[in-house]
Amino acid sequence: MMYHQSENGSLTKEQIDFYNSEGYLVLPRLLSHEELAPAREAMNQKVSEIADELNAAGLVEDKLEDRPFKYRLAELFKDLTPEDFLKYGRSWRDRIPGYFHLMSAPKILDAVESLIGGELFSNPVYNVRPKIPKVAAGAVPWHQDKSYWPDANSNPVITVWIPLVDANEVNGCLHIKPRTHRTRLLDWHAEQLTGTQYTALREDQLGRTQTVVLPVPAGSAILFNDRALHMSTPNLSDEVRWSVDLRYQPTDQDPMPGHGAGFLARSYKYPEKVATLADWLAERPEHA
Ligand SMILES: O=C(O)CCC(=O)C(=O)O
Repeated sequence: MMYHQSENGSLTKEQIDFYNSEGYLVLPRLLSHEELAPAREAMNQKVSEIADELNAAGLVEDKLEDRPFKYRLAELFKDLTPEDFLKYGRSWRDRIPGYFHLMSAPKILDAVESLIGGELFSNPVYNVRPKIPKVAAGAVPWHQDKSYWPDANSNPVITVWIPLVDANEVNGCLHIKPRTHRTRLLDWHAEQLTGTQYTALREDQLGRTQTVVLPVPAGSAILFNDRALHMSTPNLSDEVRWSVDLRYQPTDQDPMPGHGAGFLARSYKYPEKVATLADWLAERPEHA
């Protein structure tokens, strides 16, 4: 299927061609430390809430308020069990303003616009991933994102995966199978080992395509669509591999309300309808 590609987008023809042929694209250091600050703040806020709860429950004595972003959450759970951690979910989807600022970041929208045009809906499925050491459920098995919304009539859904710390092979970066983005939706099963119910593919479904390992510095973006086979390895470091995965699609596709409220992120046709922070906090997909 061909989509209208916008002249306003930020990607070069070579980048667009690479994305279309390989099924993914890496934009190294797309966002600066400062541009990530609102999202980092949102994560810090959540970590502080968790520290308060752990402390109130008598599970930790020290809330580690002065420990750096990269380490604090990992150290809070250092002497606790994976179950203690997973009570908070393997990924988070809170409505904290910093996440809206990130999802609306012009640099992200410009890149996505290059691929699918400038009428952009931010899909309701976005995840903040606090992948901490030791917790096996942090590793994500091979899958296609589409397996999480098999019935949605929404195509393409583009994932924009952004780490907030350098992601590497030790802390569990993303791995992808290039040129799998045109694959049909494969049968999947629910992963049983870690109790996460992640959707997973069997070894024999992965084909012969060589895996590409994608270590990237903080603030980089990795774009791929919801058919591309990808996974991430366990975190063997002592830090938190913080990342977000955001998703975008053209506005004329199924907004997938069963997954939550997405929002109109950019529109040249109806700029007055683009959702504001207040709209997003109130779960209104458009500005009334
Ligand atoms: O962040 C990860 O480790 C995995 C991300 C992923 O599978 C996704 O964004 O669909």
